[in-house]
Amino acid sequence: MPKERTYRFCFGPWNLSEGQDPYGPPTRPAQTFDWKLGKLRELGFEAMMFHDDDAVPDVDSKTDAQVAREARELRKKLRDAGVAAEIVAPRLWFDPHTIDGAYTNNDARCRRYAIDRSRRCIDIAKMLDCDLIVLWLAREGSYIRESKNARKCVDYLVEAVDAMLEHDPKIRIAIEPKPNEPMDLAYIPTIGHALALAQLTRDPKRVGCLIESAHALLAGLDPADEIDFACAFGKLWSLHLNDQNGLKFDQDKPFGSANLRVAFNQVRALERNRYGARGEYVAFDVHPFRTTRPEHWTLHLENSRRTFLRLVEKARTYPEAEARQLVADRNYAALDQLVLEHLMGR
Ligand code: XUL
Ligand code: MN
Repeated sequence: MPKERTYRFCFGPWNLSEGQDPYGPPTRPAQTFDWKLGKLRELGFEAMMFHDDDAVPDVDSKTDAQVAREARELRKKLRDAGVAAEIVAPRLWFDPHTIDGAYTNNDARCRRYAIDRSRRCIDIAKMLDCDLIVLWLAREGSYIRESKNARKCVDYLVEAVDAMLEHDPKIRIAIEPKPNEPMDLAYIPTIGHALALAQLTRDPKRVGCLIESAHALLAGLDPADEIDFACAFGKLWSLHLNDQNGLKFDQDKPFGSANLRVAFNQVRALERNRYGARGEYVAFDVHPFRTTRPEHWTLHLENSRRTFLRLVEKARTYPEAEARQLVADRNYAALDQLVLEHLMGR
């Protein structure tokens, strides 16, 4: 593997969040999109990810002509800044139509809303020169198992993805699985589920996935294994690196913050699969701690990238031959310690 291979980085406007949680109000004053774009450039990131309404605020209240005008204005702003739009994701969890799910809502009118909004999201993506739609299936699941027919819901999900694939022949869709939150149990909790769903669609080669470290951890999985699995299918098209301290709410901690070794193994998996070589970006779906003062607002992003790059170095200087010998001897105790010593900077 050529050592000089570099990565390109990305975050979304929501990653410069204001500190609100279910128990309290914001702790930092709101900032404009332009301020966030300025910070992204200052920090040397190459792309920004968007929800449809990050790109066109209040998208549902606007006409197609208004949406087109605002999307084109944004495209110009991004071009002037030299920043690409990596993905656009329909925000299908805020509107009253999506209270009981979007694509898997029991009510046909609500499912229609979700599909129409997804088509509009594709239109916005195209106007931003972006061909990748991310589906975080936030409310596709249930709180009460008997409230929905999980078998039917698979058909609904396939119908929705098919409608998107049909809407534009070039668009690709990356499913971002998460096992819970806001739902008790989600229908597409893992990469295996996402890739199996892809096979049922009208054009499986245009349906892939996005792995988020914290989501894999919440599913009780190792994100590095999820990365290898997705890459074995050529389906890892985007990535949300972050960290998570055990099975609780989705914490979106800085990359490596909770478990440096798990982070290291994700980087090793990315290295061995040459992630990024086909134009994929490394995104950090991380949030500032609620306690963060405005003057330290971007540190979680800077630190995540710094940790990532340090771990790339660690992956490239990993004592492969020594490790191979220990594997051959089945001396996993020594292998375990070799990894720890390497990470500690022996
Ligand atoms: C939710 C999450 C989202 C998606 C984009 O847990 O990670 O921010 O990444 O909709
Ligand atoms: Mn995410």
